[in-house]
Amino acid sequence: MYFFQRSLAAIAFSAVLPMASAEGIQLKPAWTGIKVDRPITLLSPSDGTGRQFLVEQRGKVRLLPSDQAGKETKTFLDLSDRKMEENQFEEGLIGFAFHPKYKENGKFYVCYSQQEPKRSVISEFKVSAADPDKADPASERILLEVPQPFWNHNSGNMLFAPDGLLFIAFGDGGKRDDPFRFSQNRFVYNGKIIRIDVDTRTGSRPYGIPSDNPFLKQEAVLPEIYAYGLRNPWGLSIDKTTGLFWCADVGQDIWEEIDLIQKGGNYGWSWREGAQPFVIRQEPAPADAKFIDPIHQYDHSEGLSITGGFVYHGKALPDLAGKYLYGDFANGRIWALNYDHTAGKVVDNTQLFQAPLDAKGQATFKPTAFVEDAQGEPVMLDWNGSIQRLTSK
Ligand SMILES: [Ca+2]
Repeated sequence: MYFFQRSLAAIAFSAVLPMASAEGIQLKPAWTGIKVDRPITLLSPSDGTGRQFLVEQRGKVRLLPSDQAGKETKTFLDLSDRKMEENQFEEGLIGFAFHPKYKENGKFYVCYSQQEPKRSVISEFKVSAADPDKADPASERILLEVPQPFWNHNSGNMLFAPDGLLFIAFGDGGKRDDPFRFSQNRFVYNGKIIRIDVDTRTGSRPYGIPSDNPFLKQEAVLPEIYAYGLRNPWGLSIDKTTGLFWCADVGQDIWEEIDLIQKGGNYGWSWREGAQPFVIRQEPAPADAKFIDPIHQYDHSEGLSITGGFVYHGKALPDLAGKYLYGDFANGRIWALNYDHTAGKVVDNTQLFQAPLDAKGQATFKPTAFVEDAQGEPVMLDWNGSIQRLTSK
């Protein structure tokens, strides 16, 4: 998520009007009775309760009303007093994941920003023993703190894999041009996707290192690293049908990209932007470097900041079955990417939606996340302050 250097703070209800597309896909507002502030993700624990939680960047996790016209939310967790932000853009509560066995252990994981020194904090919390709709703020167990040189490109997206291991993505740390060359440096967490085991311990670490992590035998490489060479990974998902690990990586000058993450893979930044040499790097990349190209990229005539999504397997939109839904934060476009994983190639990429502009020329829909609801139907979070569903006319 690359936020522009202009005011994005206005929280408006302007985006709750239905917005149609020429292709028969439209956005339909959901939970219209509540005010939404900088939504980051929406998710449910796998505990059978059907409860849906909204994570907001300024530090609140809210339990949404089960009635979508409802006006009341409950605050599950509130970290908003922790001085997360230096500015109004990319810092805050950025990652959230329920433990796969939340029903039994009540554990969940967050990534949030802290200042002095500037860093990303990965912590475990537990639900309150007395109230299933409240977290216990005193239960925090810090797992990892990652220094962040700048306020942008921290990422912090988190995702449990089906095998119960936790992926956490970190951006290159900003500011632009990867000034410290962090993304290719495997002795820092920035510009990486790491994989840890929250249920075990390795040595003095408060978490375990999976025994098949890719770089365990290499010296001067952090054992948590799963993949590297990323700039600002935004939107992780694992397709339950194919097992493919999807990740959008926000570009800088020219290219926005979609990657399929492989164990040990090097995704090129900042030697490359997309599948091209990154123009700012004059020196040649190491001769033995093996970069994994994106499966899809688009240039800045199409959009400026990719927001990753997921492969659709719901029922309401059969034309989109098996396609990867994603969008662009800057202009509110939504696409469906048809990737043939057996052939290993993109079949087509269809634009589904283009957000209208407001009077100031800003997109009326700025997606920060594409997530699946309990039925596998798409829910999109809008930076302008709304929750939207994708529906056919
Ligand atoms: Ca790349």
